[in-house]
Amino acid sequence: MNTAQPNDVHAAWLPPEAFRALGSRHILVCGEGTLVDTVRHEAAQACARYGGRVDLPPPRPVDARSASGTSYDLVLALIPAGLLPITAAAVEVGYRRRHGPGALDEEGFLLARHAEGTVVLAEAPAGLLYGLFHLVRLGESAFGLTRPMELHRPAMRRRMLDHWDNVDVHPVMGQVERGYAGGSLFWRDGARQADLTRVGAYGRLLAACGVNAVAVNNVNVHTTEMRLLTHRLGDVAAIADVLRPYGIRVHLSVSFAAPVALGGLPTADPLDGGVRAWWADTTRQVYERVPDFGGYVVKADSEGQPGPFAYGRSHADGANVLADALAPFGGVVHWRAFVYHHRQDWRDRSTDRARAACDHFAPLDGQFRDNVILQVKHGPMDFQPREPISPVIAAMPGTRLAVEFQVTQEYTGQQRHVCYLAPWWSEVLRFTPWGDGGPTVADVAAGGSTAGEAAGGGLVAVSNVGDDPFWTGHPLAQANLYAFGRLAWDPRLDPVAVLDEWIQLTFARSTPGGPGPIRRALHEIMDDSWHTYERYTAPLGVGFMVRPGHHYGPDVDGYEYTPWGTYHFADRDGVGVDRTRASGTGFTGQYPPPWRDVYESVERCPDELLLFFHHVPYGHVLRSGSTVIQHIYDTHFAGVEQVAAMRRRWERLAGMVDPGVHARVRELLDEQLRCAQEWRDQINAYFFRKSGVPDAYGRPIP
Ligand code: GCW
Repeated sequence: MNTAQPNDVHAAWLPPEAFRALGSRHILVCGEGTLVDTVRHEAAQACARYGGRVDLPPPRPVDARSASGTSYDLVLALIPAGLLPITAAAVEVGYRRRHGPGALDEEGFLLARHAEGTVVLAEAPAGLLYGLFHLVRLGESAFGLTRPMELHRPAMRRRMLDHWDNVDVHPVMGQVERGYAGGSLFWRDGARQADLTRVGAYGRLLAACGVNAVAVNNVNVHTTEMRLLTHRLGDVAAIADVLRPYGIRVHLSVSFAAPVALGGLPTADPLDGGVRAWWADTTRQVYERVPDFGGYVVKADSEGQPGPFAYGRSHADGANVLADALAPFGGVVHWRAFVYHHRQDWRDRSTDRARAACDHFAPLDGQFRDNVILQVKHGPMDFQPREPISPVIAAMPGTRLAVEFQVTQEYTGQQRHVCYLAPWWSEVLRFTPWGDGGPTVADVAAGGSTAGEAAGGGLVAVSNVGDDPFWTGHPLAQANLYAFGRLAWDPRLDPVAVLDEWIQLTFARSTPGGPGPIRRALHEIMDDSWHTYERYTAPLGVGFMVRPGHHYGPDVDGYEYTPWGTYHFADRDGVGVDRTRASGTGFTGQYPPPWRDVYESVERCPDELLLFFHHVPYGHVLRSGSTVIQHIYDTHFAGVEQVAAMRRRWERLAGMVDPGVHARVRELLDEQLRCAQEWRDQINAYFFRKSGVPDAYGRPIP
């Protein structure tokens, strides 16, 4: 295994300096297995650089001191272990006294610090790996004063990244659909990348933030990509081999039409015996090649992908046939709920895309197999910078649900704009769909918060990584990937604290002037950058004012007369979508109380979602006290000012961060400023022309 970065690749949040504290210690690693070997290897690499030492487990019981008479600074051990130094053994005894066996589960770890040293214990190898990376995050403080025993376990068992990577370069979407970071890590021009070193480095970064599953191809499954399931399984196995040492399981996006397209069957009807047998047999062959294969991801009956509707079958019928094939091997199907009519007539005011997922799936609650995970985009539309939560999240108590985020910044600046998304995700995860005091969205995804409830499906996100030297195109977009993993591990984490961790790991330890200035600057630039982005783009939750197709930059009416179901209905009097039960599409009725009533009421609806739920006159007074039209002007002027300030702030870091990183971010901030001005001017001009209402402060509107 090679933990070295390829030379031309940025080390992201695992630069060598991040291992300094660990690498100068005397370390004992006890246990066996692939992931324990990874831990040992990581520790050895760090020690080779910083002068520490890693010992193999002793052949006989040891006391607190090693044979050489030196005590261990750090013991990392899989328990039960018979041969622990006395301090570590005491921690193990303490743990047993307080917790039953299995309390740490498959991925948890225990951290304790005594006068003699630091101890990390785990009951399964993955726990030891996560414990190691936790120590990296802690740095010197892992070896400071005594720490009480801490138990760390992930809130979500499944913490997954979906890659929308194509094997062939797609004529419209390219190598990576909605990818803004170069080519694919896995595929290039129809072939698997010959050198998988970067995939290994990626797996290591993912393990260090807590991700444990990766789907390696686009949910839009084209002809070549379909064949990964059968003819090109060797490619999938090669990727799985490289990710396995970091505890990451590989998943595949598959086409529902595969039995016809690959198997030569006359039908893909999920209730057909031949089709069931084909899926069972094909899946068995996958597990022969990749024994720890994670399972399938399916986008069916959506945006042109085939699905069970063609056979008059339900999505439960469709998902269950794949689930049955995977069940004997412990695999799961991630079945996406992103199903809507993408060829609707814009004149038809009765069809509401926001309603579609709930209308399709809620009636199927309870019909899915246990190993089906319904994967729901967090909002009812499509990863806009602001949406309410998807009502599906509250509508299917008898189904395992995964919540899907978009780390790739399709609608949030395409990795040319700084837009730290964790505050947004955190808001979603903490949202209580049944009102104050009830379970959160994170609880639903984690599952099991109420007896009898289905196990959760975890968190999934579309990755923002490609073969770009900085991984994510915009170097600061790495923070989004890092934060996704951390929030999937613990959704209660404060997103600003997570950003601080990322800054600390990525930059601060290597900064000559000490970490203070760079930390302050990056917080000033990034903490509120999502709100800044929101300010200069589509107002008050209305969404979709992007340029159709590539989705970058403003085009207020770009989608207004299209079949995509994404409209804002601005006219001379007002703007917004009436989704009320009283006079609109009735979407508000898909929420349980209290939200069905909060969103229904124009007075109670939160400002930031007002135009998602209501069509209001430009003079409507918001809860903030401003009118809608004045709010539009104010936020658009302010948003651009904030980007200009971000840019000035970054300038002052010249000489303090790596010159390559500095130059790339500077160039992108220039583009962000240009684009934000374009947004401001188009949106302001559009609404001024529609409404005829001038800006109260007389600022220039073209
Ligand atoms: O946001 C839309 C994107 C599509 C994507 C789709 C989906 C992979 O514009 O490119 O297709 O969502 O989530 O399936």
